[in-house]
Amino acid sequence: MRAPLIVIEGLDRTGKSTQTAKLCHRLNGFLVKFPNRETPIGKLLNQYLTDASNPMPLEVAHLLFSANRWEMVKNIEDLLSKGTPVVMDRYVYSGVAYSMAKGLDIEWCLAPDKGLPKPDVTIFLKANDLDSISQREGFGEERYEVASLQTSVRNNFEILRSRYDEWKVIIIDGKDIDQVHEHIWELVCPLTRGVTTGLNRF
Ligand code: T5A
Ligand code: NA
Repeated sequence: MRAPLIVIEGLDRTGKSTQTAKLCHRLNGFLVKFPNRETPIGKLLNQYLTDASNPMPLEVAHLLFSANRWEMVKNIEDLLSKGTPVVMDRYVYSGVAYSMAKGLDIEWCLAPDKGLPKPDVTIFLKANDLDSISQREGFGEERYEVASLQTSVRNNFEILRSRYDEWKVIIIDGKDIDQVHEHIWELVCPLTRGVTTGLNRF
């Protein structure tokens, strides 16, 4: 028996950090946020995201986002085997969806993440009304928070959703924080008794 690996994905400002924090608290789990801006690689990514004039090639940024996930693998596997649920705020799918939106090929994007632990469930927070999301506090402060890019990222998430069967979608339009949380809880609850199968890999 091991603990579950749970991922929450979505476009910018859809409430991932709010919801992963709430879920983690209720599960008594461990929260992992990607990018993890505290590590040496995470510091480079933070510079890249907050300074739109940073000339880092797209391919390099993509590989750094992936390396930033690999930095955490040992930690995550140890927690799961000891029975602590791990909740992730973004993961492989964000890595692929954003880099594809910048023009990189899907298979190229997936390659460096090959072998990473696969989530038991991926919950996608989907907003049909992107305009209302772009009015949320903080939107537009970082380099990827541009409406045209968000539309492309949303299409890429749909492509990924059709390829991976652990995906569940929650439509968030018109729902407050607690309503979204209760939906998430319904999906996660069956996993709280523990998982009998080993971890799958990308
Ligand atoms: N990226 C990331 C890549 O390109 N490749 C990768 O491999 C990875 C991992 C930074 C960027 O990096 C890119 C994607 C991103 O562009 P980030 O650090 O996750 O990624 O970005 P953040 O700015 O931290 O977070 P987001 O913009 O994605 O926001 P969240 O976490 O979705 O939203 P949250 O919870 O902070 O909420 C935003 C606001 O909305 C309110 C909240 O109170 C808050 O003010 N809110 C609600 N309001 C009304 N109703 C609700 N239901 C609400 N839920 C939250
Ligand atoms: Na966030």
